[in-house]
Amino acid sequence: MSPLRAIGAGNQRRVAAWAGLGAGLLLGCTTGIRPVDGPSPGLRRPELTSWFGSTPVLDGVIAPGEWNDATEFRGVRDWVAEFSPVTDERDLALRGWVKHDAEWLHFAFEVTDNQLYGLATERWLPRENSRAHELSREGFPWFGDEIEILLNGSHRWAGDESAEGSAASWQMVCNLTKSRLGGLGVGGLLEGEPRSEPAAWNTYRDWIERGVQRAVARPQPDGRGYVIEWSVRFDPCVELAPGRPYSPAAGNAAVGLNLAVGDLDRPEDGTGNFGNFRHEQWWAGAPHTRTQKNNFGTLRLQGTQRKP
Ligand SMILES: [Ca+2]
Ligand SMILES: [Ca+2]
Repeated sequence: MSPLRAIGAGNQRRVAAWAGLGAGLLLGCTTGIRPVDGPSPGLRRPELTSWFGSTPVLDGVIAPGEWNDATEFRGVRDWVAEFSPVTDERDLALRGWVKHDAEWLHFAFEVTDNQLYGLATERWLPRENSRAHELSREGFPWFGDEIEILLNGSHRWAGDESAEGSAASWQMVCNLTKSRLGGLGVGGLLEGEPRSEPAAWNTYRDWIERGVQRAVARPQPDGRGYVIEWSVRFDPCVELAPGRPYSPAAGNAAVGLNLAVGDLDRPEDGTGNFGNFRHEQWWAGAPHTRTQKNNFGTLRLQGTQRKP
């Protein structure tokens, strides 16, 4: 299916989502019961602010001054643990940055990870999927040391649905040791979720091949971590409403955002976890529900304002 068709399907679903939201709120008001589709209390719901700034060089190197005009954030010990909690910052930690220019949203991630999967370890496979490294819908794009970005342009939801894989909402992966453009052994972007949906998969693949999302992943020279720099073009990847991509010139906006850091070490380091993952830490949400739009945090896009 063409990306255009995929976006169209997403829009239809969003109209249904709006109707659902209205029904849920009405139910809540008339019965005094919290709408079942609202966010649960106790969710981690953080916010980040993106200021207008300079365009970074996507080379996997945090150059001096390159991200000074960005918002810096840290993790991941206090993030949401899907698997084993992080107790030691030498095991897994993150320094991140976000900013935008006139056309692109930019992220950088400097990850501390004591064992780089596929580099310091064998490229072992999970018992759940012997085809995990196929660059197809059968593979596991997130299997490895990786970062995921999830974005919901409208920051609205109907129930507990996850991203649909269109310009309205998406979940993409940057893996340290494999990518759509470079293949197995070269880090970069891969089609994320829902990869079971051909339309989502095709949209993601198209975005990567057209370069409207770009990322560079680079292991640190000392092997104790890696850097990912990742840029997302507002048009077509950040739609506030159907057919209306965000533009800094048009002012401020708030979009839904979640971020994940996946950490794979040796199989024995993740005993008992799915895929023997050691960690999967999430910026927002709660365990098991963190991919749902109602679990996302908020990214405030500050138009053409620079960081004060
Ligand atoms: Ca750079
Ligand atoms: Ca690792």
